[in-house]
Amino acid sequence: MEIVKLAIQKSGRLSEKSLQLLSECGIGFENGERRLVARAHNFPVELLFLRDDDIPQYVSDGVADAGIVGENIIAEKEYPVPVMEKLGFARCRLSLAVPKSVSYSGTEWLQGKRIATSYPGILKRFLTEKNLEADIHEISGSVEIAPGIGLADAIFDIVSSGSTLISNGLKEVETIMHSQAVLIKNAHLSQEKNQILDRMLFRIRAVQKAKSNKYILLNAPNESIPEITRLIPGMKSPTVIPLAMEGWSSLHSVVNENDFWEVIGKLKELGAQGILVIPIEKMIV
Ligand code: PRT
Ligand code: ZN
Repeated sequence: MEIVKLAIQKSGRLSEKSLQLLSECGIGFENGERRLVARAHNFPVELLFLRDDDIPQYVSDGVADAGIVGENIIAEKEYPVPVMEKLGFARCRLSLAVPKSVSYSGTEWLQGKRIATSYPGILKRFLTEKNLEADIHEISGSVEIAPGIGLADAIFDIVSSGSTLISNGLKEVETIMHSQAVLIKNAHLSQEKNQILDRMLFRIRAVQKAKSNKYILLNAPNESIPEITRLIPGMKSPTVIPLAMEGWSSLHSVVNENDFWEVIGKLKELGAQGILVIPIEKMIV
């Protein structure tokens, strides 16, 4: 039986969440200090712990069969690795920032400027698309200090809360791409390895779906049932159970996190009472 080699970040912003996702998928690894490789005891997968920058290369070369990495790393060198699923964590954006004293007029301001970045590939493509030429200084870390020490006029870097920019006297002026962690795979896997990855993906989707939905229970007057059913149809239709009190029922359904507060407001208008909202652990539709 084949084993899928899955590359994840050894230590950094992706590591914990990657391991947590696997554990929520019921894929268990022995605890203990992180070695180079770890074999799951209940699923045909083996983890390779790598630097995030190396993951797309290892996957496209077939040293690893699949990997979890930020979209920014894949985009930088345009690795030919199919993305199986967006994983919803390590969200960030790649933006251009300039000293806050600059009166930035638009992308034409960048013409002929010196821009410091760890992502020269993505920046170059953006500039070419806008018909601009700039002097790109590739540096591997602490990009945000470059304008302050006179090394650059602008920077192009990862931003998440924006506080690093602010504390370095910079302001964000253009967002070039958004990024999040994704599951990638090698494009030429055996059928067996693809099947293993599909089984893993099935579990990942069940976990993701559960996170974005809540189980909801409420009591409502019987005349509101048709409208409440339209509001919270759930996976097929709500469960309706008569209460011991004449004219009332209990409804059970599933509601999406994004619509949640709006739905609650409408439910109350329809006379719903005793609303209980419960997290869902796994959701298979
Ligand atoms: O050692 P290794 O090479 O594996 O790790 P690394 O140091 O290169 O990467 P790491 O762990 O810092 O980040 C891994 C991935 O997390 C990145 O490739 C992104 O996909 C994603 N990610 C999400 C981030 C951030 N958010 C983030 N905020 N990566 C870096 N940052 C840095 C950013 O460079 C800047 O210095 O955080 C600072 C900005 O944060 P805010 O919140 O102040 O805006
Ligand atoms: Zn890195």
